[in-house]
Amino acid sequence: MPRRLIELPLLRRLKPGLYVHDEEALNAEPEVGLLDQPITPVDAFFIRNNGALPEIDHSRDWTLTLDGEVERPRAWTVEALRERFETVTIAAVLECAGNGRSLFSPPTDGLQWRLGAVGCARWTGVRLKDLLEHAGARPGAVYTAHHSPDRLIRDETRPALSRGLPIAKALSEETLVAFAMNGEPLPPLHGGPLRIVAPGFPGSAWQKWLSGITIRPVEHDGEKMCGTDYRMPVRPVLPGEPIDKSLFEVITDMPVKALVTAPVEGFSVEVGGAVEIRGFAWSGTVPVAGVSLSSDGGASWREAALEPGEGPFAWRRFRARFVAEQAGPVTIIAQARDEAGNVQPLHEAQWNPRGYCNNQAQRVRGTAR
Ligand SMILES: Nc1nc2c(c(=O)[nH]1)N[C@H]1C(S)=C(S)[C@@H](COP(=O)(O)O)O[C@H]1N2
Ligand SMILES: [Mo]
Repeated sequence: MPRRLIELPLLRRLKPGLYVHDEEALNAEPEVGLLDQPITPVDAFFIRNNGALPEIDHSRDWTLTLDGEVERPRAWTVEALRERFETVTIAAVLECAGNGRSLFSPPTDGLQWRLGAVGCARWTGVRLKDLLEHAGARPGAVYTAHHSPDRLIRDETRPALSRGLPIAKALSEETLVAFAMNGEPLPPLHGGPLRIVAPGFPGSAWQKWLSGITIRPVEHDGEKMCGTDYRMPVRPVLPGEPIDKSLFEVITDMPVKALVTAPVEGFSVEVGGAVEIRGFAWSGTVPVAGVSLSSDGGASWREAALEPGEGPFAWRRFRARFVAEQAGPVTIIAQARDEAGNVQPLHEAQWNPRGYCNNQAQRVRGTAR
């Protein structure tokens, strides 16, 4: 049996509405109706693990080391981080790069996430930038490498994941080493005691159980950084086309997306009755510009009202009302766009061999009776 922090029955108690994809590594996502709040509660937040959960010795202080291309290698306990550096809180969307993978056709390998591998939480911690300044990053610093104790299930000698960030992102104001989520100590399932928060980057860049950072003079080549792992082809490729690894670049930005959280798939409405369509829109680097909604399968469109988010990295609530004018099937479609003119594809997002970054517009089907 792999080592685990938590057993399945306990997971079901902690996160009751989650659909469990993989019991061994513990990967689970909520039904989208559970995501209907601006700040996703921890009990509805998806979990994604590439390996076995690590065993954490709570009798010893957790330490974070920082070394590599720095003038002064450092080590801090969580308490020392809190004492020595400014604490900041940022609301930010965390989305797995594989969210929506099950919508690709032909299907790709990997967990068949539906639409729930995303959430928006308040993350509290210290800025990674402040730690790097304290240690004195050398001019040759190009990339961070993040280390954690979790191991692959089938090969305990290998880390489950060791990813990093381009130095510019590591030095950005919004990039944190976080110790709290929604005002509570960071739960073990979400990487407690410490994790990286890298708003706008895919979830894979948000290293959990962070125990070491090494500053590197080259792009980090740790576990799940190379080949096609968390990488997209720089030009479209066809299913079955031989894979040329040199075409693949690390995903550093998530595409614009909207999620309808109400009504949910299978809803029913009385003819003549009004329904509020609501949900959230978010993006990576480029801000969201707006959300178009259709309640007739795309025949007609209207602009949703978009509320401000809790800061630039949080998702934004959208709303619109529609009245069901005749009996029969109703299909709602939400399509977000960003300020650079990127729009969610109405039918198929660009297929890629590992099924990442699927931002195909969501359809929610119901019936008017
Ligand atoms: N140490 C470690 N960190 C990790 C992972 C992992 O397997 N091990 N998975 C990553 C991936 S792919 C995602 S999407 C997010 C998920 O974060 P969550 O489980 O808190 O939702 O954690 C990231 N950090
Ligand atoms: Mo992920």
